[in-house]
Amino acid sequence: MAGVPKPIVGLKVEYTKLFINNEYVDSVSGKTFPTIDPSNEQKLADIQEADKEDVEKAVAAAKMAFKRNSAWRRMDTTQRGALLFKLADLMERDRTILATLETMDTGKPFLQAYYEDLEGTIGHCRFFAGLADKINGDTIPLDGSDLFCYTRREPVGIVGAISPWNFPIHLAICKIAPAVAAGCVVILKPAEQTPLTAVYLGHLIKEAGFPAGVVGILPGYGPTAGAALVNHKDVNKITFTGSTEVGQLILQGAATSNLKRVTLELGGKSPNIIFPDADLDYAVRKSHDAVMYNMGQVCCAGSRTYVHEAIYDEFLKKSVELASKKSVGDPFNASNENGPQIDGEQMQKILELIESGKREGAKLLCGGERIGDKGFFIRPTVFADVKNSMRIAKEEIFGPVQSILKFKTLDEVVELANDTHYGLAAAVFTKDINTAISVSNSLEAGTVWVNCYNEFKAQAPFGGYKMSGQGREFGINGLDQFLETKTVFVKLGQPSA
Ligand code: TXE
Repeated sequence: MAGVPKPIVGLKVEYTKLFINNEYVDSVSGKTFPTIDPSNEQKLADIQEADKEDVEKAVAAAKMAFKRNSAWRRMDTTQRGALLFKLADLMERDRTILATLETMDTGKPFLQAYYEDLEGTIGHCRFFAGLADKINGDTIPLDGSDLFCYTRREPVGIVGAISPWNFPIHLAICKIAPAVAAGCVVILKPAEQTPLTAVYLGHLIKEAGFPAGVVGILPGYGPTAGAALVNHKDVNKITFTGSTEVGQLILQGAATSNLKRVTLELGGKSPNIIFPDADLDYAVRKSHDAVMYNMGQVCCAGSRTYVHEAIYDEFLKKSVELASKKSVGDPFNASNENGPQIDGEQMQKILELIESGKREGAKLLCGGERIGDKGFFIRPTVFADVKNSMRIAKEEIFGPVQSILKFKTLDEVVELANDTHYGLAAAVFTKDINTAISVSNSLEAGTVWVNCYNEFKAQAPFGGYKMSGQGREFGINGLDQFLETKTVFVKLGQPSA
C-alpha cells in the first residue's frame, strides 16, 4: 500500500524518566515499574516510578514557574499560544515515532494511532494554541454610576492532570494544552499501563521552548503519585479522565485537602437507538464501530444498542456477520482492525462480564472468549435479548461486547436509555427529523449523535451528565475549566455617563 504510513520497526524506548523542571530525572526512590506490550505480554521498558516525594519536587518546580512576575506569568499570551503551536509542529514531525510508541504500549492498531489519535492530539493542541490570546473578561454596567466594574479571567494555578490508558497521548494533550493556554502550569500523571508517549512529550516540551516547570510529567501509579497530586494543598485543580470510582475518590481528596477545582470525565454506558426507518446497513456498521472501536475501550462506547422490534432480527444477523469477520491480532499488521485489550486485569473483567451475561439469560450470538493464550485478545462478542436489568446492560464493560436490546415505542426506549446512572453520550439513528430531535432532547447525556457515532472535535464540548463526570473538556468550555473569574470594582469618585 503505497503512501500508507509505516511504523518504526524495532523502535527503542529512549525516554523512561520523570520530567521535572525541563529535565529528565530518576525518581527519588529510584524505583521503576515495567510497561508491557499487551499484544505479546513482553516488557517494553522499565519506567522511573514517581511517588509522593517526586510530586513534591514537581509541585515546587511548578510553583517557581507560576510565581508572580515569573517568565511564564509575564509572557505575552500570543507567545503562550506560539509555544503550543510549536509543540503541535513537533508532534507532527515525530508523528510516526509517537504512533509507534502508542501502538507498542496500548496495542491499538498502528494506523488508528497514526491517523486518528495523533490527528486528534495535534488538532487539539492547535485549537487551544489559538485560544491562548483570546481570553477576555467583561466590563459590567452596574447599578449606581460611580463604580467601574470589570472581570479578568485568570489561570487557576497549578493543575494536576491524571489520564487513562485508552487514548494516552490524546488525553494527555487534551489536558495539557488548555491548561497551558489558560496560563496555568501543569503536572501530568499518565496511566501506569501506558507511560511511553507522555514521557516522550517531555523533550518536545523543552524543545518547543516552554520555561522550566510549566509542564511536569510523572509516570507512576494512581494510589501513590496520583493521590499525592489530588491531596496536595498547593495543587489548585485536578483534571481527571478515568473510572467513576476513582473520580469519586478525587472529589473526596479535593474536598478534604484544599477544595481544589475538579473536572471529571468518567465512565459511561451509552445508549445507541436504532429506529426502523434508519438506513439499516449503515446503522449496523455504525453501531458495530460504536462499541468495537479501540477494542471497546472508549468511555462513550455505544454499549447498549436498542433496536426497534421491526428490524431486530435483521439487525442481529448483520451485526453478527460484522463481528464474526472482524480481524483481531497484531496491531502492527495493517490488516487487523482490532488489537488486544490493555492488560490481563481488563481482559479478565470483560470475560467475567461476558459470563454474567450468559448466566443472566442473554443470548450469546458470537465471540465470548479469549483468542489464544499470549496477548490479551478477545473475540468480538454480540449478545441478543439483553435486558436493562442485566449486568452487561448496567456496568461499563470496556471491551468488544455488543449488547443488543429490543424496543417497541419511542417513549419506552427513552425511558430505557435514561435508566442508568451514567450520562456520557447517546446516539439515535432515524430519517425522521422530529424523532431525531425529540429523542435527542430527552436523552440524559452530554453528547448526542444523530446518524453518526464517536464524532469528536476540538471545538465541541465533551463531558458527562450524572455519574459520567463534571465539567466539560474540549471547546471554549474546556478552556474555562482552567480559569478563575476575578471581579474588579473601581471607585471613580464621580458619576460618569
Ligand atoms: O481506571 P482508573 P482503570 C473505566 C473502565 C475501566 C475501569 C478501570 O470501565 O474498565 O475504569 O480502569 C489513576 N488517585 N475507565 O483501573 O483506576 C490511574 O493511575 C488518583 C474509563 O485503569 O480510574 C490512571 O492514571 N489517581 C476511562 C487513571 O487514574 C488514581 C478510561 C485512570 O485509572 C487513583 C479508563 C487514585 N486513587 C478506565 N487510582 C474513560 N473515562 O475513558 C487510579 N488513578
